[in-house]
Amino acid sequence: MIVNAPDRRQPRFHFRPAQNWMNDPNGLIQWQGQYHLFYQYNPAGPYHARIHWGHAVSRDLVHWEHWPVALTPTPGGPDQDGCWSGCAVDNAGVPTLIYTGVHPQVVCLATSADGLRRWDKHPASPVIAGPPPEIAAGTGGHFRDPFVWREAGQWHMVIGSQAAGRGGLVLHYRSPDLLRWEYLGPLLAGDATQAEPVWTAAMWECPNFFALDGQHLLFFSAQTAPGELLYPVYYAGAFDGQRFQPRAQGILVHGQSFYAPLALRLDDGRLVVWGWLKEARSEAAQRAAGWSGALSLPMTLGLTPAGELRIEPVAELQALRQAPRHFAELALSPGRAGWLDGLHGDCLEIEAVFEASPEAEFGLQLLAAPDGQEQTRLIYAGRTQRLSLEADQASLSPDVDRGVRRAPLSLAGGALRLRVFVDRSVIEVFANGRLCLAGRVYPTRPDSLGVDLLVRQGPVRLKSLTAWPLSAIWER
Ligand code: DQQ
Repeated sequence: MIVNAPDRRQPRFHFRPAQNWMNDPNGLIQWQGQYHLFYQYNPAGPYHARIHWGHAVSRDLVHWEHWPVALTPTPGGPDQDGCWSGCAVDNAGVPTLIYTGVHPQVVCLATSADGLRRWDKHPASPVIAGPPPEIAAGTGGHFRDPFVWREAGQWHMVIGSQAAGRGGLVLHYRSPDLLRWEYLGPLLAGDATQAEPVWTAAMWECPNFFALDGQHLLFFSAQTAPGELLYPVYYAGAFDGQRFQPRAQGILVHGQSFYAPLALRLDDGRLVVWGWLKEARSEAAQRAAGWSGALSLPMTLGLTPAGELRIEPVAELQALRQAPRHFAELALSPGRAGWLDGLHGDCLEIEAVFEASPEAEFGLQLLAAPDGQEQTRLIYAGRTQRLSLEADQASLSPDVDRGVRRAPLSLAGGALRLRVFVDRSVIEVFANGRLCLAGRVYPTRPDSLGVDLLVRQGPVRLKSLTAWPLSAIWER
């Protein structure tokens, strides 16, 4: 057995299995006071193969306990090559998983009779044996990630697919009993020739559909080709029970590190989403590390009356905060460093409010070595109205993606309010309650821990900054 040395890039307050591979969150459900999380998991190694459903449970959305694997591929069964993504529902008291069996891609069911610990595959699986015949040829067999909800006494399902040469598809089904499904048509069809406002590529996976703030929110993850994963795209619009009419569109979480999100409507009404945080280092580096993938922080979603996204980390994360440090009312100028009096750490939350002129360019330096040899910069540029995570100097390792990740953000004359979470190789930034930008960075030096303010062009005023070390979610 190979035992890997502890890896200082392993996140401490983001969920992940103890080792090996994870990708999409699956089957989120709140059941008798606990949140259940399932996830795409390969217990055999830190790579994507013969996917199982891992399982974990939380009482507070933040701290998790690992439970036994929920789904394992059954030799000779419709999921013999893998149990791919899906969802969970409460079917009149019977917890039921609705997931993708491969290959070919089909819809399967599993139920639990012992409080969600053991799962029995339903003998009727597959309950849908493939794409609707009338469109099957154009789908190329892409037919996965069922998402099911109850509406007007019926079950509804959306599932990801594609129309080859045209764009992605979200297909809509209805059922009286989760077993017999009627295809109603596409809920939304993409046009891969359209680049604005967001290019939606060739194939759509992991659709989610919710009523939210008087509108409906549809999101899915866009893929260019098998294995080339882009980003999660959302549409806000109106739904009459049959037809969805989108009117606003955007990227759910920016940065191309966050993919395949799944949301859960909590009993208290909040809509909370998690995504898979992909690695941004080579497959060889992932194999050497012995682990790959983490779950994002839980984030609440909302919509403005115009259909624009609202996104914030859940309040429960404040339970991780340790003794804070405060800074306030600093007039910042270019060319100076050391504004934050030696503040450092690689498991931190930083809340900062800046007031800046429209042409100012400024932000934070994170995970910085004392000589600056390694550093990651989070920069807001007023002129381009963009927030950027600059990873070009983040790591001395040749094995990592050092791209700059950007997100559009207009301050409309107001302040910039940042919530920044640094968790070793994970950075998640929330800005003005309106956007989230997530990235992965892999500093190599043990002293790449510094935090500072950074001004390229002023004038800029730091109104306030509070930084908390955050505790690990496993230390309880
Ligand atoms: N991951 C799953 C698929 C899904 C993709 C396979 C998205 O079901 O479409 O692990 O990351």
